[in-house]
Amino acid sequence: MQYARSSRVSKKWLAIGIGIAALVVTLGVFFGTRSLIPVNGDSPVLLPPENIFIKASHSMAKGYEYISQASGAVKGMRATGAGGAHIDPKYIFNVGSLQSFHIINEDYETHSKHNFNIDEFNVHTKDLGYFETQTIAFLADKKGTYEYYCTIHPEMRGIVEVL
Ligand SMILES: [Cu+2]
Repeated sequence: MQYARSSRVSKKWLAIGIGIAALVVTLGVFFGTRSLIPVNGDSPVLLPPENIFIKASHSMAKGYEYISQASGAVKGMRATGAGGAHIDPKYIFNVGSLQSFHIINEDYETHSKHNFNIDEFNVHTKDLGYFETQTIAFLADKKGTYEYYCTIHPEMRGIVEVL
């Protein structure tokens, strides 16, 4: 009698446990897949994204600018513009690649808001406040030369080239 009762109780908990596990897996698949949908498409892309880190900043010498946070060589991408005159980094990607841009506002000098846009790939961040960050994935699905820019600071702009 005692045994049968505890067995029923443990079966009930087992069922609840399986239910919770199934929910967790379902949510994980849902959000995992969702995050792979680029902003210029409506179906998931099963490619490993190339991660590009860009900070929006300001310096007395160069004014407002985007600074690439890539250290060393990143496949399919080249950033120029370190030191000297104000040149925002230029990015070169292979056509068909999935790009994940991570934008962070690190404008500690003016605390201005910044955003990041590439019209042709439907890339538009919100206006990011100081130390806010946003990640946007897009598919570099057409060859050409495109401009990225900040709507708040016209001098913040550079080139994305898809080869
Ligand atoms: Cu800006």
